[in-house]
Amino acid sequence: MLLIKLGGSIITNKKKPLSAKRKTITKIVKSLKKINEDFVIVHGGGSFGHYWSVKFDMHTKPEKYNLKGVSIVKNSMIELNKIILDSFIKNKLNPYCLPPTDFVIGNKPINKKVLEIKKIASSGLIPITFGDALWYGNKKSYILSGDKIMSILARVLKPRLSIFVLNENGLYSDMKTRKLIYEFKDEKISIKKNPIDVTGGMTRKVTEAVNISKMGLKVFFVNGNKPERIVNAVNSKKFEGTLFR
Ligand code: IP8
Repeated sequence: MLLIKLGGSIITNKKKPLSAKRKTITKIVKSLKKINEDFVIVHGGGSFGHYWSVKFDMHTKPEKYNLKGVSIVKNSMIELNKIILDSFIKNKLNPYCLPPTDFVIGNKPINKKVLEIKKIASSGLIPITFGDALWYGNKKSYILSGDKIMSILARVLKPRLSIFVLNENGLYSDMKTRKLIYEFKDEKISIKKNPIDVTGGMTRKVTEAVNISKMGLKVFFVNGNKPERIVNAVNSKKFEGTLFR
């Protein structure tokens, strides 16, 4: 089984609020059709969820956030999710919408529910979940990142490969030279923060990728603008991106 995260930067235009990159989404979905293995999709918030989270000052820490903010962030994620689901259906794939409230209570995964996702995937349906604004309890809520969901699912589902689809070739050792790190070994790196990312952007991604690789699982960062690279990595043909072992 594969776990695939479609990052917010690849599925939305982060410079323009509430704009999905529909052509890129279609290209990625078309290439996913070439994968002959069960997979689960997680997607990020990009210029939908993050745009509103910043506006309402909402973060990953459980707090009593503005209730209108909770509703609006959630609603924007449903809107983005619908665009993704529609693209899967249009391309004759069978997505199964799975909001994180289906397998997370508070900030704890429900093991039985997570295990069920494997069964859904093996039936031929494609479970699709996403980062979201979640009820935490005690009038508090929080932003659950799709990257964090990757770790939650990986721990239980033990995918053969976890793939983070990015708007970049992978992880660079240096932003000036954009020299790609082909194989990442828990190195010390400094990452510039992006103020529109309330869940921590690339720093969060690397943290979760290291976390998953420490479970003994393979993680791969790949450029979604070259979706054939996803298919090549899955078929172990060629890894053009950053591999975390
Ligand atoms: O883009 C965050 O998910 P991420 C989703 O995977 C929201 O960090 C609601 C901002």
